[in-house]
Amino acid sequence: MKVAFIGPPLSGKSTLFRAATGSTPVNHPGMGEHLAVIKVPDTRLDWLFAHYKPKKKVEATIDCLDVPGFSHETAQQQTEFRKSLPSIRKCDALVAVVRAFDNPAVPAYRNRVDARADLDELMAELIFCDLETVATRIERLEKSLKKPTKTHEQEKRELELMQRCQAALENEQPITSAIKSEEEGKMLSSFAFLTEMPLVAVINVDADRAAEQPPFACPHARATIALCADMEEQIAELDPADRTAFLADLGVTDPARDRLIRACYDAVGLVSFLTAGGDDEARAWSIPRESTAVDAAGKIHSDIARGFIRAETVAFEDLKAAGDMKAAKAAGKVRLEGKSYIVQDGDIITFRFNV
Ligand SMILES: Nc1nc2c(ncn2[C@@H]2O[C@H](COP(=O)(O)OP(=O)(O)OP(=O)(O)O)[C@@H](O)[C@H]2O)c(=O)[nH]1
Ligand SMILES: [Mg+2]
Repeated sequence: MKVAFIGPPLSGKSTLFRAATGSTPVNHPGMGEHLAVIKVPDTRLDWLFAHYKPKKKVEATIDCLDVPGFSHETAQQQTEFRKSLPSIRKCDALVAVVRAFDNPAVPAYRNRVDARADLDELMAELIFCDLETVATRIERLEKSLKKPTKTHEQEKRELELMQRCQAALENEQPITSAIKSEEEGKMLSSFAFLTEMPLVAVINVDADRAAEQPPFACPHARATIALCADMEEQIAELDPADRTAFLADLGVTDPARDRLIRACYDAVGLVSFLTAGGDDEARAWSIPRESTAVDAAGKIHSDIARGFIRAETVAFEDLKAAGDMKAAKAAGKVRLEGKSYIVQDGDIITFRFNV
């Protein structure tokens, strides 16, 4: 999964990016993008690693993209953001970071701190970018439809769909609201519309409000999270041993980074399965929800999918409750699943295959 951190200037995008990935964005002039990876913390994987003691622990990862702030204040800032659009479109989800923190040392976008208005403006910009794409496509299709081509019927259908998309966007609605079927979704997929991408809204609040519910829910987002990016960065820099005590002082059990990761998984529709038991590694893998056992096998290696025989599967909680695999088997908790089995979050799978 790949997510892009977007939002107005100085909203805390890079601070959150550093807190989540442990990497420092180096923004060279004219090259404002930075990529880094979140190793997804997973207590189930930690347990497996401690239990089987393999050589390596391999977490699932999220690729993160940090881009310059989006702004209508100066033409140059607008251009900078627009330059990043092709990279943003390649992502699976958007994390929109807006400012609600008070910090006199940091100039506020449009001279006011208003997270709701910033999100509205950002959404308007995404809609505007999609409208441009739609308008260009409509113009092309209309031109092409004047000529007798073999693809006439298909183009007519696409034009009708694009016009519906245009109407939705002009009504300030996302492209998703115009899509009526899976087939229409497929027709649009190559355009990578911004308002079709799952959105997680992050309201960057002051430290003393970080444990509270978000002040409002962004209507276009799959989830709205309140966190304090500055504090998250401090938490990320702490020794794991000190971290628990620090979090307890704040009245929370997990760093907000974990909430953000979960929200991204849910927004994109991903679940994790785990592999362990060999000497080499304990590993977490992310796959789309509703994936079958053979899809999961293919995630590891195409040979395993091709030679698939059975997926020996146990739910993590069952394995942990039983204590070890032998006891889980004795308790009848280990199932032999076929190709079409729908993999559940937290399944521990050993693939039997023959190549
Ligand atoms: N008080 C406070 N300050 C913050 C918080 N998050 C970020 N800041 C400060 O705000 C300033 C801007 O933060 P960045 O993370 O660089 O913001 P950005 O969104 O990446 O900015 P651009 O890339 O320039 O658009 C820095 O001085 C941060 O220390 C926060 O939660 N609380
Ligand atoms: Mg930045």
